[in-house]
Amino acid sequence: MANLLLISTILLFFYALTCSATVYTVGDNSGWDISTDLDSWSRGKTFSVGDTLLFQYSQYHSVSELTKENYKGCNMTNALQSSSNGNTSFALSSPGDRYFACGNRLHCLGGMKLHVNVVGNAVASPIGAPQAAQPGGFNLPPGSSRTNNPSSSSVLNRIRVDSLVMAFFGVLVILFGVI
Ligand SMILES: *[C@@H]1O[C@H](CO)[C@@H](O)[C@H](O)[C@H]1NC(C)=O
Ligand SMILES: *[C@@H]1O[C@H](CO)[C@@H](O)[C@H](O)[C@H]1NC(C)=O
Ligand SMILES: [Cu+2]
Repeated sequence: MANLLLISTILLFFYALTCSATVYTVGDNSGWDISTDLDSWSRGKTFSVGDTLLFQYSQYHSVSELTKENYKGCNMTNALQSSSNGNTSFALSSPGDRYFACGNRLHCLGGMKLHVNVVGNAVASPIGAPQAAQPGGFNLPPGSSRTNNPSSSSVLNRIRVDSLVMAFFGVLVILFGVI
């Protein structure tokens, strides 16, 4: 009985953990600012589908989402989305690369820009996760089993998610049956 309870608690915890969405405040306490080291801020963070980027900034700044090409040259024409209300959130609703910059071109050239790679839902193990499908990505270690085929990996992900959910409900049923 105690074992079952433990298992279901662990499963519940794991399930809640993997399903929770994160709101990332860009730059943390420094905010979205010309003085913030945005590269350091984003390094080591994993941005997943369902997460949100929250940009908080003073009246001297704004935030625009740009195409990759325009991001590179801090070209603000044809921004995909823009805001200057000081508290702007962007939902990371699909996997892929997103490019943000301050609408002030000089600030952008000074480093006030942020590129994030949004990865698919992290419920499954990182092996075969969609970020491996990115062209020009990392060099994989020899013998790595990561696949470059996004369709097969997403099917794999779905199977793992399904079995996790079923295992969770299976334990619930057993628990309630026993109690
Ligand atoms: C900026 O981007 C637009 C298209 O979005 C392009 O037409 C224009 O030539 C670019 N300007 C520069 C200076 O590269
Ligand atoms: C900023 O936006 C976030 C999310 O949209 C919201 O939770 C928060 O209350 C806002 N803060 C201010 C000061 O408006
Ligand atoms: Cu700015």
